Amino acid sequence: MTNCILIGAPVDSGKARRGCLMGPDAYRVAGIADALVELGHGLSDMGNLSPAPAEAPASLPEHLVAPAETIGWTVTLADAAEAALANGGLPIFLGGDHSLSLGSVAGAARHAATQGRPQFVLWLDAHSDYHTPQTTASGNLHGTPLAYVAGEPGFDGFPEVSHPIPQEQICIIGLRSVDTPEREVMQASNIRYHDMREIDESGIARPLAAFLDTVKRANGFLHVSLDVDFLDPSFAPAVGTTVPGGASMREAHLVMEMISDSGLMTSLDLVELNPFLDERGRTAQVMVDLACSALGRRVFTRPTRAYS
Ligand code: Z70
Ligand code: MN
Ligand code: MN
Repeated sequence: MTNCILIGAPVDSGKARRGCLMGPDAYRVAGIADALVELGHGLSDMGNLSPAPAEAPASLPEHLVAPAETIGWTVTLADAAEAALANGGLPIFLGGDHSLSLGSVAGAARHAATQGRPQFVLWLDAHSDYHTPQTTASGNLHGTPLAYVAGEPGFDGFPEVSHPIPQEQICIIGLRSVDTPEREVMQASNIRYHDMREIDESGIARPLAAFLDTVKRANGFLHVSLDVDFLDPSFAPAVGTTVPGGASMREAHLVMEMISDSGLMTSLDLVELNPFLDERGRTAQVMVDLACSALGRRVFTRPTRAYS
């Protein structure tokens, strides 16, 4: 039994295209609370949070989209993550775009440090989200959270990252859209990254099993960040930037079931769902089902759902 704490994070400041602010309510309508209770978990819902008031310093590049709002969200969500974990809960961040993870991961890392344990991060995404405010061409801060939590410089005005995640403790699976500056940093780094070509050649289980084994041996905390665009848009269309060639339904459930079997997950983000772009709620439903697979539901006991 896990004490699941739903944290509504209607963050829409991480890019220009609007709609992710409706994500938390779409997950609730798709039945995330009842589904987790049905699995035997404790459940509380903090409702939807709001960003702390904040200002963006003039030293940040001018082309950034809504930096003050994202700074405010980072303050709010880092505190929420740390508090939920300190209360013995498993926070589930109902996003919101991926800029929410500047806060959720930074807060989780703070809590891990209070326990003297290392924080690991599993990033399930088509993108590496490893831009800094200086390298991003789009100005969209949802492309920056991993660089921020890894302690890369340039995030003026954002909360100081008191406990940066060491590169060796980050694993990215699903890559198929990485910008040149990100790729150069990644290739020179110790981040574990696995693109779709590697998954096609060797399967998705192998790199995941190796990473989970590392987390286990280190007695680490594990934050899982699930971006809708990790999934193939043929069955998960509700995302602003669809990238063809994503994980299949089966690969995605396998990842979540292996996470569940490991018992290692301590916090979870569900990000980038844009309900305005969904088809009869099917993407919201898929994301809820994946969260349930990560928290103990088995395929052969899953209630039959209609995805249309
Ligand atoms: C690109 C950028 C991005 C989505 C992250 C894309 C970033 N690297 N897009 N998640 N959906 O604009 O920085
Ligand atoms: Mn992302
Ligand atoms: Mn992405």
